[in-house]
Amino acid sequence: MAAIEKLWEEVRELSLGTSSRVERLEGPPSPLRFLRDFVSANRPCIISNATLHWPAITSWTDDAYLTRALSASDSTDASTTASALVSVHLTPDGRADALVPRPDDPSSLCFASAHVERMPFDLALKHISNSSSGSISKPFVAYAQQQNDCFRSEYSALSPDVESHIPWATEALGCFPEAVNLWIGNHLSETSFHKDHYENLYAVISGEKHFLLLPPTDLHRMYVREYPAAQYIYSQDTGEFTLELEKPVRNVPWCSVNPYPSLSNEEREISLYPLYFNGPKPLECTVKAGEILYLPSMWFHYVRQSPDSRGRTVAINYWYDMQFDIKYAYFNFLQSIHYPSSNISGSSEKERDSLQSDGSACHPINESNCNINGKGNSGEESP
Ligand SMILES: O=C(O)CCC(=O)C(=O)O
Repeated sequence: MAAIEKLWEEVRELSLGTSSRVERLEGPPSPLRFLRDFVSANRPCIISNATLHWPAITSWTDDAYLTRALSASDSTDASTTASALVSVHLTPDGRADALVPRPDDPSSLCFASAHVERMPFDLALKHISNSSSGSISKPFVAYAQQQNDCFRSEYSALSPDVESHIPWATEALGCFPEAVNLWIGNHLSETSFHKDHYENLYAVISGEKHFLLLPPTDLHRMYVREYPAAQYIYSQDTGEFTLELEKPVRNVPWCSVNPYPSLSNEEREISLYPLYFNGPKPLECTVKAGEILYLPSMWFHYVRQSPDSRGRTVAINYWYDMQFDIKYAYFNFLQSIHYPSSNISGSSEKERDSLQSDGSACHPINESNCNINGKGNSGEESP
């Protein structure tokens, strides 16, 4: 498979450069430059000083302001009003939409989704901050991250604090965002490697987000395989999680690589996924408050976060429709090529067998987009 390895090399030489850093711009680019140098080249960049003028950068550091804005009634007296309900993802360890041991056979893995609970916004904030302080009384990690355009629905009261779209990106891409999502997490929340069929403008409001990025051409290094879907169920009574496999069985194609295995697992993971661990390093970047990461469509990404002084990281992202053009067709072609399993050194027969299906590894909310050629949440038919 020297040809595929050559492809990884050429993409880096011709388009990305050999630096493991993402290019940083000192301010918003013109729409033309953004389109020419980044979108058309499918190349990420970080834009500093991009959102410092947004009221959110200062006002969202004030819990009383946030709670008042998201109160369920028009009253200005936060003490007498109920908070609006928001969706919060609960997991035992901060890893939602991640691969964990199967409940019925811990020697193999399943794809676990979080327990989603609707709760008053003020309680959500407390849970997110408390689970970040390592409190033993909170047996869960809370991450507000409903990816269904939640900012324009659950959090619409906060819309005056940010721009409804990113003007230079909107002009370059020729459309308004398809979805706008809010993410409020803590230092334990992480998002496993996956890709999305969107152009992503990811703006950090407070705290820091740490991304690992790999271009779509590195597909085989992600070992995308099918895993049975499972769901965490959290019991308020016992304070414990159970993990239930979906019935009937539904398989989800997902990236097998965990870039930060525990010490005890490291050797095994490296031998199972050598193309990732021994290949070119992913681009690594930290996005700070006031900055926007342009995360190009179909790039694989893994995300961790460092919280602000209140124990939280807040971000908002704008998903714009991608063009289903020749790049998408090339990616599908690449996906149809199997990397011979004999190159997967160190894996057992059973593991090698389970490493043979290719898939797409889109975020579940994007699933309708994974095998298609159409629009995100709009439900339009494929052309
Ligand atoms: O912030 C995160 O945890 C994940 C972000 C992400 O995956 C996305 O914007 O597509």
